[in-house]
Amino acid sequence: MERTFLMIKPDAVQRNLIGEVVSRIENKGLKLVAAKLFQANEELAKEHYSEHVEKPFFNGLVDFITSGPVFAMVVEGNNVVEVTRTLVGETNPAKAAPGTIRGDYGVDLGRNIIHGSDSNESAKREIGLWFNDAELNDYKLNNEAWVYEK
Ligand code: IDP
Repeated sequence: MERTFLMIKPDAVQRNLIGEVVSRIENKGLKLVAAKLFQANEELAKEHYSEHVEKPFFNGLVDFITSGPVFAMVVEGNNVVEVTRTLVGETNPAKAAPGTIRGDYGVDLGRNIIHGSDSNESAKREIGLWFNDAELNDYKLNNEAWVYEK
């Protein structure tokens, strides 16, 4: 089983979409390992998005992410990075397919509802930035045999 980092962004928190988004993750069959409503400071936001530091949208992105609480999560499952990236949809909500989180709830690139790690490597890095070990829950869901063949 792998883990990934998902974050419901401040736009979706303000629009009361936490429940809708978490429901999709649960309904998919994935397991929540950690979750918290949390307002990031500038340092954390800059570190999280450090790969975009040279981009023209970087400062706006950091302002947006720190503008209010986010709902940060660690989610576990087989092949969970790919599964959740598919669930999340394309970066630009205008192009994201209906049925995806961004496709169903967003319009604008700078208000795209949710973040999901794009590789196992970034997942590890991001989980370590947002959570400490004591916040990660190790437990078994008793429906696993009904979600995974193996
Ligand atoms: P991802 O979130 O789908 O992995 P990335 O390309 O890593 O997409 O971009 C990170 C975040 O930066 C996006 O989710 C979006 O919030 C923001 N972003 C990316 N490109 C732009 C842009 O051109 N204008 C404004 N915000 C952008």
